[in-house]
Amino acid sequence: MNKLADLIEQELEAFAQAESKDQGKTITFARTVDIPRAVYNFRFFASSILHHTSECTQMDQMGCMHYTMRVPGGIAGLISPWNLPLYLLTWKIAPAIACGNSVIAKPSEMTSVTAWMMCKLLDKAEIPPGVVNIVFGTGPKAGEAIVSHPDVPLISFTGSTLTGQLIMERSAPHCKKLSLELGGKNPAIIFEDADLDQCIPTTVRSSFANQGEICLCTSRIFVQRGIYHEFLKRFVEETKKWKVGSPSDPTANMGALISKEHLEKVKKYVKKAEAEGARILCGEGIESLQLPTRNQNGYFMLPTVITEVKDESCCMQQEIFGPVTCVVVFDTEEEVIKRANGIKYGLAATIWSSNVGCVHRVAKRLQSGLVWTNCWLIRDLNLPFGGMKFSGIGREGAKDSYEFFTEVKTITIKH
Ligand code: TXE
Repeated sequence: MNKLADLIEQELEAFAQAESKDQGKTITFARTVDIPRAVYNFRFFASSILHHTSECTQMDQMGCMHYTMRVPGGIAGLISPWNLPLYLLTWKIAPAIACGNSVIAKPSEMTSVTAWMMCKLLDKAEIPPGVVNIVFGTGPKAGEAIVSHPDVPLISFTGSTLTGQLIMERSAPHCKKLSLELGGKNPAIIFEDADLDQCIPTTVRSSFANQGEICLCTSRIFVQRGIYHEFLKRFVEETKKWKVGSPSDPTANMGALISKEHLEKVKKYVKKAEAEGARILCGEGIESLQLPTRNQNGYFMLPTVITEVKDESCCMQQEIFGPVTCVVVFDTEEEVIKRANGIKYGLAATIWSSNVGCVHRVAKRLQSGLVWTNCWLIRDLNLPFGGMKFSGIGREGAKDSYEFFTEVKTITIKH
């Protein structure tokens, strides 16, 4: 695994170029986030697997000792989406093989290039033949074949909630073990005592990084009334500084969306919000959300800020998965917790406040698998990653992935 990490790292620039061209993300994001993280995924799990321990208990009266042993779960079916292609595929392959499983991994049909490039390095890294199998194909064909195959007892999936539900249904007849990382509609809660100099650029980044095509992106920003107008003004100013450009432009903050269909879908949400009476503060309406530069292929959109939008609006309820964020006002802690939780998803939330008591209270009550306070996207891979409610089932991380990709046995020995 360390050898494979080294080989990918040696070709980091080629991998980053391919990821950026294939997906539309900026070359800077691919160079600094996607590919380094794919490399790190292998190094991290190669190391963390060495540090797990098992339990042992003794019952003297019965003359017995009991201990647990973990064994590989079997063949793991791994299915990943198009937004962070190699990053998310390796986040599953690395723990699965570290635990001793063979894998059948399927990248998204929209973004298969870097998975193919990695395939070519497997022999060189001396990964034994048959251990890492990568299949290329669409969800309904290749994906479903993995999910419904009786010899694949584990399925780890990251993608849309709808597909996750379908996978649950298809794998039920085989009682498969499932790990599902699904969509998000993540709130940022900004209290009056927040440090706005830190909060505003970070919240712009959390809304629009990778064109808003990250399940952890912020898309509902709740701002306390006393700072609402100042926040909104500065947030829009900061958003307007973001440069949308060719994915190969190293100074661009945002590249192109994944596909024409996805761009149309995202634009439709903005149009719908406008029709419902919301105000579009940035992007100045749908007409200007076109190619920012001429003679450039790709599906570009300006980062869009929506306000005066109701909590029930589809823009506040559904995962748009694009560069669109809503800013709304709130008065009390009690109110904002209720509104932030008033949604089917529960993946990631962000709290901005300098009151540690308030942070603890709110973090405890938010229905969210991850809560960032005064920061965003900082991760310790040792700790659990995943969502509540419609955002998924199970967690990934050092211990969590180890538990998912292995089966535990309790062994009893009578002396
Ligand atoms: O997801 P799909 P898509 C969300 C986001 C986005 C939406 C659609 O809202 O707009 O999903 O993206 C495979 N059996 N996220 O269409 O369809 C598919 O081939 C087995 C959130 O890409 O769920 C791909 O490899 N597999 C997400 C993977 O599932 C099937 C990141 C994801 O595809 C299948 C990306 C089937 N029946 C999108 N159908 C996040 N939370 O990170 C499809 N697939």
